[in-house]
Amino acid sequence: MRPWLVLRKSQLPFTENLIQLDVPGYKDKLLALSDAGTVPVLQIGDEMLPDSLAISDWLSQAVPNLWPKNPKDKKRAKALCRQMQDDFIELRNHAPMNLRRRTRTKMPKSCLEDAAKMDALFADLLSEHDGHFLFGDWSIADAFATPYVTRFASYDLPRSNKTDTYISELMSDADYLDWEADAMVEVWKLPDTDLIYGGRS
Ligand SMILES: N[C@@H](CCC(=O)N[C@@H](CS)C(=O)NCC(=O)O)C(=O)O
Repeated sequence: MRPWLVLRKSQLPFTENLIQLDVPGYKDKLLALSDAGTVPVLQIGDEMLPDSLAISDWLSQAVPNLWPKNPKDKKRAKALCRQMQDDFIELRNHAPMNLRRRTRTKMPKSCLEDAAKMDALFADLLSEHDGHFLFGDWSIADAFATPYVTRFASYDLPRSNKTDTYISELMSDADYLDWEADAMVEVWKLPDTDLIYGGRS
């Protein structure tokens, strides 16, 4: 989702090749694309570029304004993206991303602590900048925040008013809505996390 959103914002033409994970033979398909053996991978001519942040950064060199213009903010945005990729493990583990899910399950303390940390981070950045996004105008940092934002919505995680408005902003973005529409009609089921709208498990 992250580099896909950045690709959409770049307005560069691209085509998608979806590889289903966790089915027999999937790893061989991934390893045939890149040594990383993971998705996403961006094919640029003959070159295969894995990793969401590397792909996003490559796009930022092809198209202006995908990172914040202010150099200090650009550095902070990059560090934040890395943190969002590597950190918040309890939130990621206990609140797996599933756009079809809406629940009010009681979440473990460690997960709520991660969510509170993320909420504070978002709220501070949103207070600091004019505009609707973490660094004012939309940037790669907002693409990286989107998978977390959907978790706040899916698991009804507590958040400040600032973060709540930000969630509404990202989840009403036209590109995000295209991705979400695809998720809604996806035929694969995720029995552990597929509780569609309104559940209170
Ligand atoms: N840091 C990498 C993580 C890539 C990653 O772990 N991708 C997962 C899917 S979200 C994957 O390819 N899993 C397949 C596997 O590990 O076998 C990125 O963001 O691109």
